[in-house]
Amino acid sequence: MPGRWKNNLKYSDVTPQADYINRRDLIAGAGVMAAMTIAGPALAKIATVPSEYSTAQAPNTLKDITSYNNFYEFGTGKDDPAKNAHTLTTDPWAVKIDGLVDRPGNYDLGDLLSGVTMEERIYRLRCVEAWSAVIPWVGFELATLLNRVGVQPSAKYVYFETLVRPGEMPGQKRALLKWPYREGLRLDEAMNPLTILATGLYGEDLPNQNGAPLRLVVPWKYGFKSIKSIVRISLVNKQPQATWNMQNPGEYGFYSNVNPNVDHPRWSQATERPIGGGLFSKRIPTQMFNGYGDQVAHLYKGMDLSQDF
Ligand SMILES: Nc1nc2c(c(=O)[nH]1)N[C@H]1C(S)=C(S)[C@@H](COP(=O)(O)O)O[C@H]1N2
Ligand SMILES: [Mo]
Repeated sequence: MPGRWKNNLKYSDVTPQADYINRRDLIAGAGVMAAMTIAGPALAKIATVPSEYSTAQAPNTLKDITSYNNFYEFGTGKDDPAKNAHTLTTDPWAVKIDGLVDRPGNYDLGDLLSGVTMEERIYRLRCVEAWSAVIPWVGFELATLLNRVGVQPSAKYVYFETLVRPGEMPGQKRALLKWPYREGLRLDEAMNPLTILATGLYGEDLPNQNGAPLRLVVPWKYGFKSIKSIVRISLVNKQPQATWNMQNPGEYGFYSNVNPNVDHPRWSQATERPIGGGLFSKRIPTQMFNGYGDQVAHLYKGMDLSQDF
């Protein structure tokens, strides 16, 4: 793979000024794809234009974001991923894309990402433990990737799997969960522009504990839907397995939308504790769909979200 992702490359480094200025218009057409492909895989990794969905809220510090994590492959404690994830080799990295797609394959990550438009995004990511953070992700729309591999009309869901490599993921030596960690989205959720694949944060490659080299971010759903260190993306026609839903279907539904009106059986989901303010910092009200209702509420029209939780 031609070098690791360089998130500090600016679009203007490889693109004429006029294109840079008109970037947003170009994204809609094939022009950008072509330009990036010609620039070559290494140069195609371009970031740093804020997403229109970025919140104005100040992000958490890099230290907060990288030292309080959930990543059971490295242990169940919030500080285990920071302690243990350094053992994971993330380069080379392959992602298998299969199922109902026109161009299935076992793709090298660098090849897969060459030509994918990069944008820096700032999203609030909520977690089921009722803590929350504001994280400046570097990523791109999952839809961009799915469109490149060609989703077939019969596909209804997208299924994801995390790497299984017990030699480098000590948590996998125990049956803490059924490995691989797996997740799924309905196709329309997957195609929503708020659903991103992240490759970095704070303009740098993703730290291992945050899901290097490629993780999902679905900001209107509880944290566990945002699967880390992805090695497989399958387009399927039936609702796929999802780790926490398999583990305990009474507590974790397939949808897992952030919803202050539907409590988890063992705790209230009405409020959350922003991380970074110390353990006794003030809880704040949780918003429906984590505040992204304008973008995603239409996906659930007509559904009873207390049943489809
Ligand atoms: N492969 C994998 N992905 C995972 C998890 C995990 O244990 N394994 N934990 C999930 C949970 S419960 C949360 S809250 C988020 C945490 O993401 P963060 O550590 O980047 O904040 O990752 C999710 N993705
Ligand atoms: Mo979580």
